[in-house]
Amino acid sequence: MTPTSSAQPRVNRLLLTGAAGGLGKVLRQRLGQYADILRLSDISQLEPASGPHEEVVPCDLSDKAAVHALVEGVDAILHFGGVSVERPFEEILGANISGTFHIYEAARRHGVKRVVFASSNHVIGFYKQDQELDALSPRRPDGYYGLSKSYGEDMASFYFDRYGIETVSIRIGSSFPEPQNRRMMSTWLSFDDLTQLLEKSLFTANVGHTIVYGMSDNAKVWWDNRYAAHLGFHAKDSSEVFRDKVEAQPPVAANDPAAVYQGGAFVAAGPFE
Ligand code: NAI
Ligand code: 15L
Repeated sequence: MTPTSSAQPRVNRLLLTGAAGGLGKVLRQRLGQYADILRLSDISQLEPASGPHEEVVPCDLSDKAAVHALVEGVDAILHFGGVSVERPFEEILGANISGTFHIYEAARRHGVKRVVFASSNHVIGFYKQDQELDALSPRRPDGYYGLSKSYGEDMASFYFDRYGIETVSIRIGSSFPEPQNRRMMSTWLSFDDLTQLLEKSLFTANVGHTIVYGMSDNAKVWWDNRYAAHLGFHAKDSSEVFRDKVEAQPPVAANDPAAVYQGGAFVAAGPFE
């Protein structure tokens, strides 16, 4: 980390995996303030580097040697790449489970000391929407995808305890331009609030392995971030401004998973064969 005259902390080279994805494209526009060089990676096609402040490095996260090369020379990693919805286990295995192992092994071997892991609310998706959780609540993954994020959090915990690599695991709720349904009135995370949370996750000292729920300052939430208070994250946006639009949608049956479980429809995905 190098201080600048504007007092905005920066790293020299910051790696973003999943850079071709929905959040990756948004973050590509926003992370320049935190790094001299942004290294952008994905298995899918990326726009070419727009200048010397960007490096584009295609990589399949399931390829250990390729990930090792990808991580060389970076100072911190925002790990957003992988399968982002419920899919058959075999699809998730390579990208998410092996992929996250490859990221941590490469971090260890190259001496990278800070990772921000895009975890998900689906590690606790089988809790009901009337239950309040914190970071110490036992996990209840709602599918293979949620299980892969749960494994990623355990990987983060192990690599801190064993090798001192610090991670903030952000259990992202629903990060889209707007909440898309009633459930997302509770889970929505605005792009501005996500960006603030990434800044805190990158530059707060001594985070060890911190788990934080990624949500905006929504009126009704299910998650308590008391164990992540040291990050100093204070969401500024609220889903409330979209309430009329969301409530104009047809009502959801009271027994629909979307209205019952924190993970919504993910709990009912599968079986796949
Ligand atoms: P996305 O699906 O749009 O982006 C994920 C990216 O990962 C894609 O560009 C895809 O090509 C890439 N990818 C998939 N397999 C790969 C592989 N084997 N090697 C390299 N890259 C691979 O998802 P989105 O919405 O941008 O989410 C980004 C991250 O945040 C994901 O890890 C997701 O699980 C997590 N997240 C997102 C939430 C949201 O509301 N958008 C909520 C919770 C978690
Ligand atoms: C996730 O983990 C997914 O990546 C995202 O596409 C949304 O479905 C989000 O959770 C959600 O729960 O709304």
